[in-house]
Amino acid sequence: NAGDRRDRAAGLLLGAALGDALGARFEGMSAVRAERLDEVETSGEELRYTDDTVLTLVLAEHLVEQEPGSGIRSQDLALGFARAWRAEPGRGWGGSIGNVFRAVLAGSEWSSAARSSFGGQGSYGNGAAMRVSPVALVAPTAPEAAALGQRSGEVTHAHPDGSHAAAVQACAVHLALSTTPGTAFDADRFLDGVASCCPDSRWISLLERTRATPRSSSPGEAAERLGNDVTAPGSVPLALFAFLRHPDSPREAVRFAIAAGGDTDTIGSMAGALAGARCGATALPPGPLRRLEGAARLRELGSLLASG
Ligand code: 8NA
Ligand code: MG
Ligand code: MG
Ligand code: MG
Repeated sequence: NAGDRRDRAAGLLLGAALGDALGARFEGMSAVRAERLDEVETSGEELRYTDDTVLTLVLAEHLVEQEPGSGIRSQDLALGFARAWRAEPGRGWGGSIGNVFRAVLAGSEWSSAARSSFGGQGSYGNGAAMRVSPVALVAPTAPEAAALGQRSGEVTHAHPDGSHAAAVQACAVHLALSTTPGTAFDADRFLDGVASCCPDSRWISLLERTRATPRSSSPGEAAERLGNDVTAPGSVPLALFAFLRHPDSPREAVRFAIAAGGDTDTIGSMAGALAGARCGATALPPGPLRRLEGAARLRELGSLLASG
């Protein structure tokens, strides 16, 4: 029903922001102990989000402004991202993405700006995947979510590993939205669904590696097998795994992702989007949610996107 769909949409966006804000305290650490996570969850401080959520908000606002079914206006979206980067320099941006934004602000077309980094190959950072979750709310089907995710990713990430990661995460979030919380979660079916939307050999093998990682793995073991860094291929699989590990608990999925260390805000955010989409905002931990920066706007955007 409509209320349930709104709750899932809010869960998707709030889960993404919560994972980002909780993980941000630990970015770059090799592993994070449970007691440290407890401290952050229970402290009275505001939970401030980072670049991941800044760009997720830009994409969500862009989709709200769209005529239904009209896709993405790439140059406008690139400009929206670049203006947000310029307006909020203290949000923990990736090492090179500023070059792309600077070129867009100087008048370059998005496609040449995106190709301008890394000697013309473009970025395979996880920045396209970390912000992509809202596209799952407007795409009618999982393959369409993948296609829209791909297009939104290419706006800044010209390297195929970076843009395909956005397709994978968008399609995964769409599939998570269409599962029924409280019923058994079929991880194989989920991974088959993602693979069928994203038939790229690199990502097929990363999805198979995710499937083959023992479900009982600790966060450290999962990071060892799947990676936990700022590249797309080195982070999206771990986020998917954290969700497969705890499909019915956004809190545990995010904690698993963060405990694995490395790019904790971004991996926590992607895992939070997946588990939040399946379980809804009502399943998010209430204490941290009350302290989350921007929560009211995220919830509102969820409602707007859910009602199309
Ligand atoms: P990006 O395009 O700068 O990529 C991130 C990083 O990935 C780069 O700094 C490189 O180290 C590496 N990389 C990407 N493409 C290539 C390539 N073609 N060749 C060699 N190395 C490459 O930015 P982004 O927006 O994709 O990154 C998102 C990440 O940045 C998120 O974790 C986000 O939270 C933020 N962040 C990054 C760092 C960091 O140490 N780089 C720290 C805090 C936050
Ligand atoms: Mg960040
Ligand atoms: Mg569980
Ligand atoms: Mg990060």
